[in-house]
Amino acid sequence: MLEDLGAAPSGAIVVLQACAHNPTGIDPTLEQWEQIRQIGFASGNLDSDAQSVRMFVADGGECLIAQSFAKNMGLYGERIGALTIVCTSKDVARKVHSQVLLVVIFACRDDPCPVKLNLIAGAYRTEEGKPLVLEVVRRAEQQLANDLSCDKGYLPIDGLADFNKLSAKLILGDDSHAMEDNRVVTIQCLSGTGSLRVGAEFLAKHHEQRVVFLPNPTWGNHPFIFTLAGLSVQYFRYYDPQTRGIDFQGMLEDLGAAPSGAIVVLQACAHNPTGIDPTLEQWEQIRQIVRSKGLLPFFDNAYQGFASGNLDSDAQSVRMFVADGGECLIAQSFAKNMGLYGERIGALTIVCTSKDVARKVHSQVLLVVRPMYLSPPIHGASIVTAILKNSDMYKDWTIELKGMADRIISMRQQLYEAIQARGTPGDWSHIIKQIGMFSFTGLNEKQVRWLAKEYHIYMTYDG
Ligand code: IK2
Repeated sequence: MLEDLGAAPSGAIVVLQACAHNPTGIDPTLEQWEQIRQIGFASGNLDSDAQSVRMFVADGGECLIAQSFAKNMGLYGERIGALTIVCTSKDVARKVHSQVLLVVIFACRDDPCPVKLNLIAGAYRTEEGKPLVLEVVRRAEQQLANDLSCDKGYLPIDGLADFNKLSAKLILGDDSHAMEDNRVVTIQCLSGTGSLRVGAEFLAKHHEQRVVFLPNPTWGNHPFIFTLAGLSVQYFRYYDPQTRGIDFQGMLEDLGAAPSGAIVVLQACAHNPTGIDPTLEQWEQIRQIVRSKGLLPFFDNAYQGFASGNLDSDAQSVRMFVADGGECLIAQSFAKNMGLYGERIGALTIVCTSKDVARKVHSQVLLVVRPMYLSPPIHGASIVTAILKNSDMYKDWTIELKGMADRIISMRQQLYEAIQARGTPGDWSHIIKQIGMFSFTGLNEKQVRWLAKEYHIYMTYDG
């Protein structure tokens, strides 16, 4: 060990298991740790087991620590841990942290004004500006808490089997032929973002075309997710600033010019950030061009039920593509439609052309997940499963979901009427024509900055 570490190039990262080494069960002694440090659970006592790490931190140098609460709190299935980065100065620490956060989020957080308004995050809020926990979710959680057979063990790599089946049914429909034919692979992932990332990593490894087309504009995280997975990102026209509607002709032209096999990200409904969805007739034309060009559709389904208030209506775009027997991927999230933002619960569904392909795809997706996070968290999956499984709870969920969707539609109407009542110049009808929780207001960066400065209203710089 000393020889190999001594021969490693300067700056190389060295992974050291802090204690209770897996798989050998052999840890260095404290004297050996001291020798390791100089080059470049076991005891039942938290402080003793932390000594190796503390020895390195005490010398003032940099290090990274990946911490898990799976074993020492028995929270295997909760997937809870932390990454700590010890830096050489406060200034470096601030830079490491801030790189992952948007400047505008900081500005809003640091604004002391009591009536500031945060319109940055795509998260539903009550009339009081508070997050909403659905009644049906509270009931499901009570049920789980009272069920002493529920444990915190690890889930399989692909998650809770019932959750996967019910999630696939929710998006594909009760009568899905693809599911009957066993050519659908669904794996539980970390909400919509995690599902997109696992899908992107899988495609980067196994799809012949490494180019992905995103709508312009799209959710700000999409380009990062796909680029970091190793795909090259291009855009197709989607929004027409003149009409504040869809640039449908531009979209068809760009998709028509995409190379065969290219991946196309399509938001299933309630497009973020524009709030503009294609009509069903337009979806049909999109389907035809996608299939005729041999493109691979990857649906981002983060808002099922949030657009129209009806789960089936909001799934029509996806079901249209699945019905033609072709391949597609679907990243599904329960953050918005069940209000489970912080539970990080979602699913990646891959619809294949045959049962045989599906079997192979399944085994390869597991190989993507295992080195990323081993297995997904249990709690959110158990909540969703309890609701989807029980017909009374399912019905109550759809009522609460419709309540949220209807309130968003009425808020749009109220905003539009308030703008009109003040005689504001311009046409603001796009506010009520758009759908879902996002509005592309048409305000530019200068106007957005002015709103924040004068009225403490914070929104993304693209309006
Ligand atoms: N896909 C789209 C289109 C989304 O809008 C989101 C969530 N966006 O809301 C958070 C934000 O304002 O950035 C997602 C996917 C991912 O959602 P999640 O990972 O929470 O399921």
